[in-house]
Amino acid sequence: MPRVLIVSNRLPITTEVTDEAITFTNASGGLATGLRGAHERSGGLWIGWPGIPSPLPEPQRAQLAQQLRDRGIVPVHLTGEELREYYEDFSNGVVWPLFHYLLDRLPLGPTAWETYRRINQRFADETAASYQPGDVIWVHDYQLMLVPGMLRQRLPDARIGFFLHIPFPAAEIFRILPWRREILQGLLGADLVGFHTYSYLQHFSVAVGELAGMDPEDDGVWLDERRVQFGVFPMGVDAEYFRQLATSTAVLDASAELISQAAGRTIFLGVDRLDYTKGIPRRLMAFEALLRDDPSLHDRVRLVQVAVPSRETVASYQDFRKDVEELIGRINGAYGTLSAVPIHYLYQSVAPEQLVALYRAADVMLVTPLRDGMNLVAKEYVASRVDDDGVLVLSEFAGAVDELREAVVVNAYDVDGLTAAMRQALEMPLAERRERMRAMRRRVAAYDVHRWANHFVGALSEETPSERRAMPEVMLRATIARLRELSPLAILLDYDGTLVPIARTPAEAGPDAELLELIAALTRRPDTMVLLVSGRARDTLDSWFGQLSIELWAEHGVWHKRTGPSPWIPALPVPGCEWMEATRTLMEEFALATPGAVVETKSSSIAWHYRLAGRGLGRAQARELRVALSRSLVGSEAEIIEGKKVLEVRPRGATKAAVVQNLLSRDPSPAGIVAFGDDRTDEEMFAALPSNAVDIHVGPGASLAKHRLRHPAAVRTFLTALLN
Ligand code: GDG
Repeated sequence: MPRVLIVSNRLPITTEVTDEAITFTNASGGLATGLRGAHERSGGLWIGWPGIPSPLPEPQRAQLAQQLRDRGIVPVHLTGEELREYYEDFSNGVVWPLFHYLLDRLPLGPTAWETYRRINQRFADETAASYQPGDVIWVHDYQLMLVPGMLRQRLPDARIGFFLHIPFPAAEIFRILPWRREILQGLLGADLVGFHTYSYLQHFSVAVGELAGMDPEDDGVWLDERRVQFGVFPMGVDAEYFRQLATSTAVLDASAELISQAAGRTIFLGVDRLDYTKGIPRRLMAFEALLRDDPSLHDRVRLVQVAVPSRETVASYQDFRKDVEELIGRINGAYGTLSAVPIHYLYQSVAPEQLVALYRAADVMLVTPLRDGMNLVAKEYVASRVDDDGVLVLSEFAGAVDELREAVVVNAYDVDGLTAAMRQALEMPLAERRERMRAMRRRVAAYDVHRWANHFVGALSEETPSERRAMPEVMLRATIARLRELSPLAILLDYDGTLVPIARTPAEAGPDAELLELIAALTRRPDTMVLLVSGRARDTLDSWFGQLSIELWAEHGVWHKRTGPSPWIPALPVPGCEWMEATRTLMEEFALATPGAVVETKSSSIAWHYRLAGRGLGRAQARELRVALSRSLVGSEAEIIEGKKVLEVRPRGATKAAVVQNLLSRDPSPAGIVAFGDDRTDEEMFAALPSNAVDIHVGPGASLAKHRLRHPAAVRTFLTALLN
């Protein structure tokens, strides 16, 4: 196991400083438990804020530093003001409500983005200072979304992972953030970005496509020089800990006590940080409706609501607390009796034994957040029900619902629906309760928090799967050495996506001076032929490469121009193009209905580019267009070929394979061939190559080629190495 550097806002300890001493207690939260294993077993470091505002006076500061070092902890010190701006104002004031879709909680006034950026930089600096080659870095959560990008700048080769504990919202919500691009860039500094659920991953992927102008696949995205993998890692709880605690005498006694106090009433339970995302008011209103609609229940039900104090210095949380407490007062006032009140409300945190005793005593657990990244309370309840009894009412807006399908699933915004769910829970027969709980318990036990942490660290440290693996350094060197021996040597180069990254529009992808110089240098190499084999039109290639002494092949091998001042000649008999008119009409119609799509007419083919269209629409329209085209092309001499965000109709047989055939028919034919390409059309070239040729696919995706380079920059490095 590599050494793991965990980076999170809070540390897994609580620090208390008095005049006499500094004391630490282990934090008991799920994150702390889950990661403690990885931290300790890997001999790693945990980098975070120690929980007390700096500056501490000097002797204490040194003492704190020493004690933390002994525990493998690197403190990131924050002043009270920094904490307020970075943590309260920006992280909890802006990101938290936005990512939970609660737009009315967004502040109107200025935001502390600058401080957020500055503190993220401080976390990145502290991490980079502790980093040793071979370490794996795991950054956590919404307070530190810029850290991966900042680390990447300083440590280009480090393995960096990021996990988001809260939802990633739909791209249409995320785009509200004025700093959305910076945040995406920050996250994409990681090698692996993890989420609790697949829908968060999808939202992120759409945001990367629509707002960062990239072209992600479902499970990741290729940047110019590397791949960022996206993954789903639903966080679990320490199921064994809860199982054991749930069977301890202390808990059994405490839970028996709770049950006897309830005197036969059905116990409903809510346990949440007092946060407006947790859906407490609607839950209370639904409970109120339950009592109002059925007076016979007044003496038969009790709701225990534990509300753990949270973010008490943030103004919206203070107001929220007032609202909740008023509501509880109203309900208790209306439905209480001289001997009992329907809602037992605790504004305090409770000890773990008390918490598990509550879980064991509760007949119905109400987990009804408006949005929740995962919600561990739901899983803890399940893990604690070793008796396989109890009903979980679970919001469909909690990430946990993906795994806990057997819960009574509710729309937490729908108060009537919530009341109905409470009634369903009250009436559910024992056999059904058992069956549901057993299924959930199996899942919660199997994918616990330790598995979750190992799964993430494993995915982060694992070698990239072969499909994505680029040529290792040794193989590169050997291939280049072999090519150097072969003379004459033919170099076949595709252009877009191979020598230059794919640009937004075809016109934006012209060659830069460095590339032109590199190709010129190749032509000066003894006994070397350079063939530029592109889907581009003749005049484009002329204007870009006319001055170089290379062979040009335009429109995927339809036109050929020898080295030096020679004319373009058709390499194939150009067939009748009666299909062109109908094709153009169809493509133009579709372009009108697809904002961003454009039609490119070449001499022998027509292409429909949709790179600039909205991603979903572009793809859908391309599918439709394909169907319409195949219908219209029946019996013609043309075929449809798909490239990267382009559909092209061309004469049958006009393929890059023709270029290879032409090359092989020459006398003498070259002793060595090396061919580079990234697109579907290049596969035809690879297929036609003799077995001793070197074929190199550029970028992600499946290919016939035996070799792979990651991106155009790597192709340039390869070619430069061939020269020297
Ligand atoms: C964020 C995301 C995601 C609560 N009260 C007491 C107490 N707790 C413990 C629970 C549980 C934890 O606090 C709360 O975790 P949640 O997952 O429910 O919610 P958030 O704090 O909002 O956490 C969330 C999580 O990160 C992990 O990724 O699931 O969606 O919002 O472990 O047991 N513990 C004790 N006394 C209490 O009174 N001892």
